[in-house]
Amino acid sequence: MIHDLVIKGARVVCPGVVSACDIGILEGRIATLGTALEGREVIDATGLIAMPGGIDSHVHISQPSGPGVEMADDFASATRAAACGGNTTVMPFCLPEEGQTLREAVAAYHAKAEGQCLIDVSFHLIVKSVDPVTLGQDLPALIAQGLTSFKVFMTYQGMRLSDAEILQVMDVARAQGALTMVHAENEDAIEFLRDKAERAGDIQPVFHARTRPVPVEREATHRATTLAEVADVPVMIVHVSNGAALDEIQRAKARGVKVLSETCPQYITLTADDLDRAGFEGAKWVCSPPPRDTGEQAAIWAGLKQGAFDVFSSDHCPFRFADTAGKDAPGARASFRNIPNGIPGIETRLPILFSEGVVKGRISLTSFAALTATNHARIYGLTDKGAIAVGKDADIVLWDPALQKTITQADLLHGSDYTPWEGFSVTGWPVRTLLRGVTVMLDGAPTGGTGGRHVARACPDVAR
Ligand code: DUC
Ligand code: ZN
Ligand code: ZN
Repeated sequence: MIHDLVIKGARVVCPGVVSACDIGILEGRIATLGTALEGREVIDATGLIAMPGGIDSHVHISQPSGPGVEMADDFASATRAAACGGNTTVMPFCLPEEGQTLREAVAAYHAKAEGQCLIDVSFHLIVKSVDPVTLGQDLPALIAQGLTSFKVFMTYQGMRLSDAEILQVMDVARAQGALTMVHAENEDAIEFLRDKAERAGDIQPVFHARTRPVPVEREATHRATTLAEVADVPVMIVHVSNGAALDEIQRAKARGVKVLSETCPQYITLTADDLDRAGFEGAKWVCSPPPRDTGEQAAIWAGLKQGAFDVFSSDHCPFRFADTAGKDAPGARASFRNIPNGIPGIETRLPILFSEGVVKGRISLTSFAALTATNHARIYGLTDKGAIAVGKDADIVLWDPALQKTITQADLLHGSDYTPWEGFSVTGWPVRTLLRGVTVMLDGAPTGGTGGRHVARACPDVAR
């Protein structure tokens, strides 16, 4: 067979095994894994590692963020940055604006993404209301269209659901075969601490971290897994930041609850001290849950090494720093409460885990591929994606495992005006990204294409 394209000479990271084979690509799919393959075009990847294209199953792009506040990335800039960081699919959330139905929100996101994306996109939903239209009509219809996962929040005024409401949403997930993702932090406990801090004049960015301590996440994680147990559904606990929350997840699993879990680069590399800088600088690191301390970083690493986490995502939620439509929003300097919540990370997620995990000998190449691509595809129903295997989309990233870089804003393509990892040194970086066999990034430069598509998903395997 003559392939359209053959990649030769790379170490190829297949599910569970690293192989020295050629990858033959035909019509955008992986057609053959073997030796001496023939192709109309050949990429010599000697010295490089071929990984499944990264899937970032937790990103926020062009998400409504309150009056006057704007996210730093649209679909064009976010997918460009993602491709440069070794990704081929991103999964943003559709959040309804005030007065919008969930279906209207999804239509609006499709309109924002249409014709803009360099890589593939697949939407999750955010359920912030349990009215009859949302639960009885929109959710079932959208799940049937392949938007088979949705997030609920236990925190944030206007977004949080009560336990009773979460159970109602989980019941729809159960009936329709969808996966519920939970942001687990106890809003009442946070509000208690936040009020107290403000009354004491503790208004600087670091008090964002101090008013969302580990117990508020631990308790909510226990409650979320218990609600899933009661509703008899699987649940994904997103952005787990500490060992106590992970312990709750492990305890629930031991009871037989189907709990999946996610962690992110900020919880293995940053700490609450990053928020504790002179003036307003710490706002650059304000995200929820907040980064913790080096002891909690070690607990998250232990979980990653033991396979306790299913996925490693960025939780990319970008705002500009020097911008009153970003971190410097009206009231943000008067109280941490008003600082837009989130950090950019779509471009740096994979190099950070590769360097800190694979290069430092904490995780294997095959675990890296599972945590950054294969498990995301399996869990969320991206059946054509996530692995270098015959029949899958040829979403492949070539990594130079020896390339040394110091992360710096000047080199990044995301829309933020800063990176929380400024000055962080890494070894290993993606040098070529192929989406369905087409190069979309070469040597750090995106090609400028807009061939990314929206991908409908199957029911998550755990929810069948
Ligand atoms: N939760 C997220 O998942 N992303 C940004 C902010 C938040 O609270
Ligand atoms: Zn969240
Ligand atoms: Zn998020």
